[in-house]
Amino acid sequence: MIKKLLWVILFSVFSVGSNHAQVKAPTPCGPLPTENQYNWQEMESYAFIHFSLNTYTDQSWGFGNEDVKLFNPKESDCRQWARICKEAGLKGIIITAKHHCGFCLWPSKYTEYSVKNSPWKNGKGDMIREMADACKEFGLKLGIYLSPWDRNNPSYGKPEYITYFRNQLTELLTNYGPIFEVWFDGANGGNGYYGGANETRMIDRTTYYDWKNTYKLIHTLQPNCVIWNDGGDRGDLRWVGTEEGFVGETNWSLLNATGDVPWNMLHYGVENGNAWVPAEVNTSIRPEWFYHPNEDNKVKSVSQLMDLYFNSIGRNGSMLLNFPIMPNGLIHANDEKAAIEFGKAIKESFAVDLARKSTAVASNVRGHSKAFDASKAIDGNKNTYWATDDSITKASLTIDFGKPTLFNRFLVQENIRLGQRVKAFTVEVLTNGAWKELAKATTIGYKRILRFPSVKATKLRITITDAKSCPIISTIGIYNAPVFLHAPSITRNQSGDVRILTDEVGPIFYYTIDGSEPTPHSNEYEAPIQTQGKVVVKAIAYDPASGRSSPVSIENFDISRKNWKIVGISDDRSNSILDGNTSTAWHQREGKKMPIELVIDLGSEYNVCGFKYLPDQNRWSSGIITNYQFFVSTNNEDWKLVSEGEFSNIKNNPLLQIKQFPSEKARYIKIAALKNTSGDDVAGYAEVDVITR
Ligand code: FUL
Repeated sequence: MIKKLLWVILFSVFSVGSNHAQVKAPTPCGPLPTENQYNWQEMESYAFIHFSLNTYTDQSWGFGNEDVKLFNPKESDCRQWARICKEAGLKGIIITAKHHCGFCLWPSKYTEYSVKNSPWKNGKGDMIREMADACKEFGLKLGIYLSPWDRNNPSYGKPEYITYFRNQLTELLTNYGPIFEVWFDGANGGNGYYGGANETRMIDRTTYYDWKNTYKLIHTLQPNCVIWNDGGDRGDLRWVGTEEGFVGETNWSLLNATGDVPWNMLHYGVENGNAWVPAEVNTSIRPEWFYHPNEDNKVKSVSQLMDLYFNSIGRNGSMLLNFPIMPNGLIHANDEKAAIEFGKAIKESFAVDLARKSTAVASNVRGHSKAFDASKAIDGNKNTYWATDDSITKASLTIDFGKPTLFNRFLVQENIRLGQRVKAFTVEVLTNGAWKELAKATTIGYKRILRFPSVKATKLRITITDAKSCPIISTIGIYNAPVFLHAPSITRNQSGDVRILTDEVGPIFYYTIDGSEPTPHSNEYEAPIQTQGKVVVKAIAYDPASGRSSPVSIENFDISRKNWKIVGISDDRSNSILDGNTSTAWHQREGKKMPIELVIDLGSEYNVCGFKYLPDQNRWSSGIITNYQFFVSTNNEDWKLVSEGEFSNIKNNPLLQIKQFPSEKARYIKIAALKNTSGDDVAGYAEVDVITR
């Protein structure tokens, strides 16, 4: 009996030893995140709040001379902001304590240009205090945006200003509890009020602020805080070179510790950089950072916000989503609705991890040890991982679902505590007995998520095709996210190619061109459909996972635009008016005064009975025509006015405008723009088309 027991003890010591103790974890590869950077990365998403005097002047940047008396948010409620952020799934809030105009949302001892001289709460209010309290109540972390550039302060540009700046930073980092991030805006120097000097003050942003000593101050006052700084002295986090809400698909969390940081380094990181500086993707829920009433219906849709999610967090970045505050001190209902639906959509997308219910095997397991085998990538524990032997930089892991399983999202994480390693990988699926490549991608980092149309497969294989050192994969997640079933858009370019798409990755499109209703038994859209002349295209987006279809989209294409010519314009870009692409636009601006005319030769004579005008759809759209006249001619000389009037509500809702009139023979059409939304001499067009009989 004793002998038997001894054998059992010996055997278990041996097997534990071979699986764990004897196989060492991989050693770190390259620069590593600090504890603060790691904790920040795990937050994944947090909010920006933009609120200042700009809110009351409808400006993006204040000059520094705006009256403090304007600041009076009668219904201000930081608890509303915190509640919305919490419901949207965000983990913290960074508030603009001071924007470029110099106005302070807290009663700073060092300036009169603050809430203490505003009518808000009779000068007794402190918005940073209220924000800090609300964050605490809702379990959110607090961050501070403090603009280094101060267009109000008389000493800006002089050495004294640095003391002022640090004094303010000290107030903010001392009096409001733990701060998770400080944000130093990159816009620095230029014209301003500067205490009445009204001049331009330029600074050398690499030396003026003496960041090294400011960083020391931050580290002393808030040892757990990360620093965002743009270029210049490296902070802990980097900008991604755009405020549009995406980082490069290839995204290394590395930069060089010194030297310039050009756009491509901001956007993609530096593969062999010697400093860990991960990417933060900052963007606003509306086009602008501050509140502007004319953007109330330009709030990002849930699918645009999902794109943001996948293009930031899904590409090894964090997501910093801005909410502008209205003059009354609240977040607008449209922004609230979008944010909360967005939070719900994320939750639903990642609710069930299909990988957790599967089994996994790998082509190589570090020292054949159970501690590093494939199951560690699908165990839902981010601290365990699959790793290969040191010499292996190409390896695959296969997940077996046991039965045909439908999915459309693939998530993968490296254990970045040991460095970012993977340079490239592929994802394949086994469907009907054959392997098929689903995606080819580059870096992974903290988190990478790939989207693809729903696929039914029994197995999935990820192959790391290149890595700096042995791959260390802590998590693999596979999801069948609900897809948004918006009616798809149907466009036709000048050559007659019809395209069907939505802003969602996942649905399959079915269409008809014979007038019948599209169903999942109609033609599947795989590539542009060539058509000429009049045709009705109907299409649906279909989600095979749920068996649901979108509403039907119908597009009545009229005569072919193949032989159309814009008359008297030499600018080739003017063809974007006819390219069927609603996001390209062309503007007539130079040297023209309203009315501005656009003449198009239709190539042959037709019975024209209407026209369509789509204004510029872009973020900074201009030349949106409000009042027009429409003429037809058979010879480009004798014109007949057939329609005139206004495009009502086009400012708030720049949709396709359709005007109809009794049919007239025409080879030439002329649109005269009489007035636009901004009262200047620009006429812009995304698309122009006609209706014929
Ligand atoms: C920019 C600023 O100039 C904007 O006003 C805004 O604060 C944004 C977050 O950063 O650089």
